Amino acid sequence: MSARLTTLDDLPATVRMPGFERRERGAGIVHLGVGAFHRAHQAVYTDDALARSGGEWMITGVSLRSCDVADSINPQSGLYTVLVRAGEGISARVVGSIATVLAAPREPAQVLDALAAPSTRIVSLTVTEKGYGFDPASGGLDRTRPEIIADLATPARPTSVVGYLVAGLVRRRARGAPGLTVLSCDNLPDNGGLVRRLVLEFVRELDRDLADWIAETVRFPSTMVDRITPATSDETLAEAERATGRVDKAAVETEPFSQWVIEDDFAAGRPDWEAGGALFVASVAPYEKMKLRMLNGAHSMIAYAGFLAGHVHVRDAMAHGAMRVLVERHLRDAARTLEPVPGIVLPDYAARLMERFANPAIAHRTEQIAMDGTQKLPQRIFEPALAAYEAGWPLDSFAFATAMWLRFVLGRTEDGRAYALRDPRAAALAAATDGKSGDAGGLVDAVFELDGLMPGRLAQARPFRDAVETRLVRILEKGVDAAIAREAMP
Ligand code: CS2
Repeated sequence: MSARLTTLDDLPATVRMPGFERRERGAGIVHLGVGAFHRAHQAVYTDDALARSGGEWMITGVSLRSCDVADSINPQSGLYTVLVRAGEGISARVVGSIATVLAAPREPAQVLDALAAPSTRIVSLTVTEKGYGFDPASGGLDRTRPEIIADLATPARPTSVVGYLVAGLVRRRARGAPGLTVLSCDNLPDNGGLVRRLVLEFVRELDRDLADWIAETVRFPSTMVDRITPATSDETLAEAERATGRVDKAAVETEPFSQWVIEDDFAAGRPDWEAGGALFVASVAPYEKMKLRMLNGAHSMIAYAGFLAGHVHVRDAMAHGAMRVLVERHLRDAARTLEPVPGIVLPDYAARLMERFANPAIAHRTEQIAMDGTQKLPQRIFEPALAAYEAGWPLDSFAFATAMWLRFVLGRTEDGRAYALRDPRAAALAAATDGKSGDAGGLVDAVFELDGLMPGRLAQARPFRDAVETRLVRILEKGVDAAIAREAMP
C-alpha cells in the first residue's frame, strides 16, 4: 500500500506540482463549501496565481455541514490531486493553494475568526443553489427555512451560509478590520447581487448601521464558473493513487475545459487569477445566461430524460442517437434566447458542449445532476422558456425538459424502482403530485401552481402548459424511450 500524500517530496516527475513555495505564502481567502468543484476550479486558478504572481492568497476552506473534507485533506497538509481526464489521456497535478479546511460543525469559533481576520480579503462560496436559503418567489430570504429562522434568532451562533457571512462581518467591523469581497461562485443568475441582497436583508434586522457599513465597504461581484466535475468516487481515488503513488483521500477528477468570468469589482485586491485563464469583465450577465441556459439547461434535460431512460452517466446518454439530437436541439433553442456574448460564437460554444458532455473519460452521473430540480430549473429552463414564448420561438425543448422533470418527480422508474427525490422542496412536490401519477394534466397544473417555481407569465402561458402536458401524456402512456424517440423525429 502506498504512503499518504502529505508532502511534495519524491512525487513522480509526471505529476505537476505547485509552482510556489507554500510556506512563504499567507492566507487571504476564506472559501465556504470545499467540495469537488471548488477543488477542481477556483483552487486551481489560485494555485496558478500564486505561482505566477505570489501574494498572500492561500485559501482557508470551510465546510459548513460535514467534517469529511477537513478529515481527508488536513492530514495531507491541504494537498490534493486534480486528475484531468479526456479520452485515454489522464494528467495529474497536485494543488497547493488550500492551507487548511475548517469544519464549521466542530469549530464554529475558528470559522468566525477566519472570516474576521484582517488578512482575509476575499470570502468566496460554492454552496450550491439551495445553500443560499432564498425564496425564489420574492428573491429575498426564505423565512420558512429552519436554518434561517434559527440564525435570525441567534445570529452569534450561525449555521447557515448567510448567517456565517453576517456574523463574520459583524466581527470584522467590531475589530476595525477593513471590508472585503464576497465572491459567489454558484450557478445562479446575478449570484453576486443575490448574496448581497440576502446579507443586507438579514443584517437590517439586526443593526442598520452595520447594513450601511456593509453596503459601503463590502463588494459582491458576480461570476460565471464552469468545469464539469463529477463527485469523487472510489475510482477517482484509485486513479489518483496510480498517478501519484500516494494515497490521496481528497483527490478530484475533472475535464480539461475550465472557464471563469468575473466582474472586476473587488474591495481589497485579488489574486492574479488571469494566470489560470480567468476573464475579468464589467458585466458577467451575458456569460452567465449563456452558461446557465445552454450548458446547465441541456445538462438538466439530459439528467431527467437520461436517468429515466436508464443512462447512468451523461456520456451514456450522449452515445444514444435520439438523445444527441435532443441535446443539439436544446442548445439551439437555448442559444436563440441569448443576446450576443462578447468574444463567443454560440454555435461553436454549442459544438464544444456536445464534445464535453460526450467525454468518455468523465463519469458524471445523471442522478447527481437531477437533484435539486426546483432550485435549478427556474434559471436553466423556465427563464429561457419564457423568453422564447414572448418572442414566439419554439418551446419544444423547454417543454420536453419540463415534462421529463415532472415524470422524474414521481420518484419511480418505469420498472418500478423507487428513488429518493433529493430536493429541498421534495415535500411540496410530493404533496402536489400525490395521487396524480397517471393524470398528466393534473400533475402539470399542480406543479405549475407551486409558489415561486415558475414565472407567473410562463405558468399562465397556455401554449407552454399544453406542450408540457402533451409530452407528459406521451411519457406516461407510451413510455420514456418512445417519448424520446418521438421527440427526436424531424
Ligand atoms: C450540473 C453542474 O450538477 C449540475 O447541476 O449541471 O454542476 C455542471 O456540471 C457545472 O455547472 C459545470 O460547470
